[in-house]
Order: sequence, then C-alpha cells, then structure tokens
Amino acid sequence: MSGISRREGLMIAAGMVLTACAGSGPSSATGTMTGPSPTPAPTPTSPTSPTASLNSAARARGMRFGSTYAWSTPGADRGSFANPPYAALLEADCGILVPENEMKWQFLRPSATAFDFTRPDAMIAYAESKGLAVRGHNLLWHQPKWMPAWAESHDYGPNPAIEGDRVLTEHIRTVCARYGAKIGSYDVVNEAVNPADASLYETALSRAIGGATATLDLAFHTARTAAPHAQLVYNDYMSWEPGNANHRAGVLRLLEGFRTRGTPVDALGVQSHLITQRADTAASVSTQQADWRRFLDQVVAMGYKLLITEFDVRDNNLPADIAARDRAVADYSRAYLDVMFAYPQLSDVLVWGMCDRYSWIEGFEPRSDGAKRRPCPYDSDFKPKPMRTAFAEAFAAAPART
Ligand code: 9MR
Repeated sequence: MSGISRREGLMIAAGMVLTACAGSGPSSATGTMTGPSPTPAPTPTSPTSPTASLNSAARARGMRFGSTYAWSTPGADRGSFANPPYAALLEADCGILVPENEMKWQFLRPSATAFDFTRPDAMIAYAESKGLAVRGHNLLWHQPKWMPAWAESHDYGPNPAIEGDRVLTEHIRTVCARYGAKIGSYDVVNEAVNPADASLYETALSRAIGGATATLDLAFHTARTAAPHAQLVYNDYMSWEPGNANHRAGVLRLLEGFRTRGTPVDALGVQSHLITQRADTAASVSTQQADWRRFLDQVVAMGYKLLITEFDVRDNNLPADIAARDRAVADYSRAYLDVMFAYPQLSDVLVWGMCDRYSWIEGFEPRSDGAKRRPCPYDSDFKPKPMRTAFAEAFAAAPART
C-alpha cells in the first residue's frame, strides 16, 4: 500500500466502510443501523485483502476487532468519531469501540455530587448509529494518581466505610443505569496491581472502604447487580516482555483471590501495550512466547475469559527507517497475536488507536532519536501499515471459536 496518496487511502477506507456496514457488523451490536441505504452488496474479498474489514476477518473466526476513539468538536484533528478520516477508519475496520478517556472518573465525575455525561453520550450515540458495540472503560482506575483530586481529598466523615461505599457504588450504579444494554462489557477495575512489588495500590477511597481487596470486590459485586447482562473485566498492563514477572504474579494472585471469595469477574483484559526489545534479544521472542503462555494458561485455568483491550507497540530499539521499523513492529505484533489468538477464551481484540497520528505514546514517551512513533495499524496519513496486515493474517490463521 506504500505510495498511495492520502485521498486514495481515504477512498480505500470509504470502500471498506461499505463492506463493513453491508455484512460484517457485530451480531451483538446493540444499536440500530442508520445512515444511507440501501447499501450495495459487498464485493467478496479475502480476509487478508487490504479492502477487507479487520472486523470481518475477526468475525470469520468468531472474534471481533475494534479500537479506542475520542470525543471532539466536529472536524477537530483528534482520534474522534467527529473527525471524518478517523471515523472512516473506525467504520471500515471495527465492530466494537471503547472511549479512550471520556468514561473515566476524571472526565465524567467532576465532583462527589455531579456527573457529566455529555461526551460519552455523544460517543455512544455515534457507535449505536453505526451498529457498533461499545466497551466501558473504566468504572474504577484504582490508583491515587488516576482518581480525581476531589476523591483523594474527599471528607469521608466519621463513618468512612459507609461514605466510601456510597461514593463508589453510586458511581457504578449511575454509569451502568445510564447506558444499560448499550454497553456489553466493562473494565470494572483498571490497573490495581503495583508492578514494583505486586501489591495492590491503596487510594483515599479504598482506605475509607477498608482496603483495596474490599474495594475491588465491592466494585465487581455492584457492577454485577447494576449491569447483570455485561461482561465484567479486570484490566491491566502486565505484558509478555521480560521484567513483568512481579506484575504478572500480582495479577495472578488478585485473580485467584477473586475466585476464592466468589467475586464476580468474568475476564482478564490484557491491555497489550507491547514494547519491541533490543535486536540482540530478538531471538528471545520464542522465550517470551513460552513465558507468556505459562501466564495465560494459569489465567484460563481459573475460568477467566481473555480480551486484548489496548493493543499498540512502542517501537523501541529499532532503526528510524520507516520500512524496517514497520516490518519489525508487524512481525513482533504477529508473534504476540498468534499466541493470544490460540486461546479460544479470547474473542474481543481492540487496539488503543487506529492511527499513529493520535496515539498517546508520542506524548508519553517519544523516541530518543526524535523519529515519530509508529504504534498503530495505520500511519499519520491514515494509510494502512504492515501491522494492519499482521492483524488480518493473524485472524485468518486463528482457530475458529464458536
Ligand atoms: O490514552 C490515554 C491517555 O490519553 C490519557 O491521558 C491517559 C490518562 O487518562 O490514559 C491513557 O489510556 C490508558 C488507559 O486508560 C489505561 N491503560 C493505559 C492507557 C495508556 O496510558
């Protein structure tokens, strides 16, 4: 696909919109399809053709493909549904979307007593209008630095356990009641394990409630009652690269505890923010695969489903040359996806952004050589990259799940 103009890329994307809308939408989508009709019959394509939707390639194996997206004013240069070239990518390739930030406490709960649903309402209405499913991210990001300032300094009063319980359960009930069946899967708790020592974080809220374990259990029990239809997910970024042993151990311990206590958790969200390794350790990818399988085997043995919730790749230790970098990132992605897709417990696969232009990684950790990061399936001009082909081929090679 190299060498095509941005306009050509968008025309391909527009063609994919037709394919995606005509026959490959998610069967579990909650919204009604609107928009122009009748839609022409799609031209048959092979799952790895650049014009075949990634979601249709996923659907052919009983899986779904999706992405994060953002809110913005119309036409703003953001990874938003209101930005036409970005929306074209979403509509071409996705069957499921997840708001990147707009459902976090910091964004929708400006104070202990106020909620502001303006942005997620608009985002979910968009997804519904396109027949796309939605995940909710998240109902509790259990770290002091990601809780809103008001929650960390809140006066939990003379009966902190009661007030903490009220603050948390009101939040979860309010969000779940607002969206009902429109959201079929929630990251109920995000990133509760401290990778430094595998312990659970504590926040002002969890200290008020009586500790992290009680707080996480309360979150899941409340979500189960408030959204009985929904898949309830514990979501974290323990990854397959070396250096994650503590984090994985802490997550396994947490998942075991949920089972022991009967906490209603359905799945582990494997964020999948991958980081390419130094060239001299490239041969160790097969070691990483083996270590990673050992971790996943323990997770599924406890009865958990798996999701890839936030896939992207930090292209560290790679040459600035774009073709070489994209190739290495695609190969690394494929090696990872092949391990993940072999698990029949995995069906939803979401990337943390469709194109490099809006990825959080550039701002979080720019490359030391100043070359722009290339973490996503499409580049900053909305053109498909080898990573997109890696996804298509990995779906085509995946065992079908029913
Ligand atoms: O991509 C998100 C970025 O725009 C926000 O500034 C940041 C803090 O809210 O969160 C980023 O998304 C994170 C996600 O919510 C949880 N897993 C790690 C993601 C990347 O940091």
